[in-house]
This record gives sequence, C-alpha cells and structure tokens, in this order.
Amino acid sequence: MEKTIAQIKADALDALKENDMAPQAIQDLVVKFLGRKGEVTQFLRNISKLPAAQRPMAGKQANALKKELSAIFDEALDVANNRAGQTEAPIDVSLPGRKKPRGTYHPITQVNQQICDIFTKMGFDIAEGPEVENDYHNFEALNIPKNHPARDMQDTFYVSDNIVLRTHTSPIQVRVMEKQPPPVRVIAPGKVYRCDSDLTHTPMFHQVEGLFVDENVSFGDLKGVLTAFVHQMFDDQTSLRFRPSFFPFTEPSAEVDILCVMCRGKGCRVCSRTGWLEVLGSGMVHPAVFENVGYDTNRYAGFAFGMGVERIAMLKYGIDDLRRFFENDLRFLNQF
Ligand code: 2NL
Repeated sequence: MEKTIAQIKADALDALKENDMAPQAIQDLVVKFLGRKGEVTQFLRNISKLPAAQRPMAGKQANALKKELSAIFDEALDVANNRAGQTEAPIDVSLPGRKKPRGTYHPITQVNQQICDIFTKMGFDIAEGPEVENDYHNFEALNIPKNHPARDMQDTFYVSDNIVLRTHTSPIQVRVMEKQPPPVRVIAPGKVYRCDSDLTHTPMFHQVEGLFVDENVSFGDLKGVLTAFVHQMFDDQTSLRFRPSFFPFTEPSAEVDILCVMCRGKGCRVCSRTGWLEVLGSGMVHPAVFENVGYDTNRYAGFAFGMGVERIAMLKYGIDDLRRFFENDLRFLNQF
C-alpha cells in the first residue's frame, strides 16, 4: 500500500486549496478521490491485504475520510456554482430600471369620480345602497304607478315578483330620506340595470343621482347647482338650457341641455342638427315622494337630478360608440 489515509487527506485538501476553482474542476477531484477508482475507494479495497490486526482501524479511518471529503467537496461545489451563476448574468447597477407598464382607471371610473368630486365640494354627501332592490323602493315610493311602462318585463330585470335589479339609483335616496330628517344633501352613484341592449344601450350602466331637501329650496337653487356642475364638468363658458320635461317623481321637471361641444350650436351629427346635447334630467321632488318617506310637504321642498355617467363621458371625450367602454381594449382605455 503506497499512501496512508493521512496522506490521501492531505493531498485532497491541497488540491482544493486553489482559489476560484471551476465547478468542473471540483467534480474531477470528487472522481479522483471518491469515485469508483478513486484513492479512498482503492484504499478501502486494499484493506484485506493488511495484517488482520490493522484492518478494523484502517477501515474506520477510511470511511470517516470518505464522509469528510464528500462534505467538503459538496460545500466547495455550492460556492463555485453560485459564483458561476453570478458571472454568467451580472447585474449592471448603472443601467436604468425596466419600466413596468402602469395601469389607469377606467374612463367611467374617472368620470364618476369627477362628478362625485364636484358635488362633494358643494357640500353633498355620497350615499350607497343595494343593487338588488324591492319594488317599493325602486318604483312605488317614487310615485311610479303600477301600470307604468318602466315596470314592464321588457324594461326591468325581475329577480322575483317584487324584487328587481335597480333601474336607477333613486332608491338609494329614498332610503336616505327614510333614515334621516331634512336637511338632506346627497348624491347616489352606482350601477343600474335595464333590460335593453343595442348600439346606444347596455344592460348595465352607471348613474349619479342627486337630492337636495331643506326649507325654502327653489327651482333657482336647482338651476344654480346644476349650472355650477356643468361649468366644472365641461368648461365655464358652456351654455345651458332648461327644457320642460316629465318624470313621475318630480314636478315641475326639466331636462338640462348644453350647447353642442362638437359644433358649438351650429348643428351637427352628434347633436342631431339641434345644436344642443341632453346631459341630465332634473326637477322639484314630487310631494307624493315626500309623503311616502314622511317628510312634511308644507315645510320642506327639494330638487333632484339624475345623469348617466357613460353619456357624460361620451360628451366630454367625444366618444361616439358606447360599446368602447365595455370592450376592454387597452388601446382605447390607455388614452385616458
Ligand atoms: C334622468 C332623470 C332624474 C331624479 C332623477 C329623483 C330622486 C328622488 C326623488 C325625485 Cl329620491 N327625483 N331623481 C329626478 C329627476 C330626474 O333622472 O334622465 N336620469 C338619467
């Protein structure tokens, strides 16, 4: 036998001393010492040739060395592999960072937010309520009679006999009035549902309604608040027109038009040659509605209004196709 266990160990550690050994060079050492024909393996094989008295001790030492070297080589391999990984893909800290694409709020969310901001700055609170509503809060309390076309299956999604998907956000305001006495200044934003789907209608759309109730509230207050709203939403030069209309829940009622943002009143395709665009509906709250919520109609008066968020967004941004809002095409959405 040429080498002792101590010599084999010294040789192995010597061989590993070289700094920055490549993983492959360490693998070669594993083979050289621990492989099938490696030095430690050979030593174990030759033990039978030793005098019987030396065999147990030599076997013990050789097996211990095998274990020890295997741990040392493993550790060295780990270190070398890590170093190799780093040199293959070094991080250049002087390069600018890679930009992550940034999301934006959906234009309907943005316009809804702008509408809410304008009214909260005027002192209105924001109220919310259920999208699945009962017949009473969606229709009855609002003076919409049993035979009104809005109640038809054609126009309203019925969940059951007297449960519907709300067709407007007015029921939110009815619930506010049931809970608190005047003064009331709230706006009610939210999703509403109508059984209707074509070029200009989607089964779900967004509405913001508003309600102002106090002593001595007049149609002049309605005009002032809605004029301030339009001037902030569009621009402060925008002309408005209050046109007589009808809603079961207001009397008198008025629709608010603005001078066409496209042709400035000359008449074009967008305003159907009228020079005016309808932006919202409004009116003085009908006494029947106040009676339903227990408000004293001799003491209190109020105005209310309602608008479609999609419609406001289309007019503000000059979008001619309602379906753009629902297609989730990022080329469209990223423009806002
Ligand atoms: C429209 C018209 C309107 C109201 C909504 C309302 C609510 C209560 C009482 C009375 Cl609680 N009125 N809301 C009033 C007038 C018009 O909306 O064209 N919306 C898109």
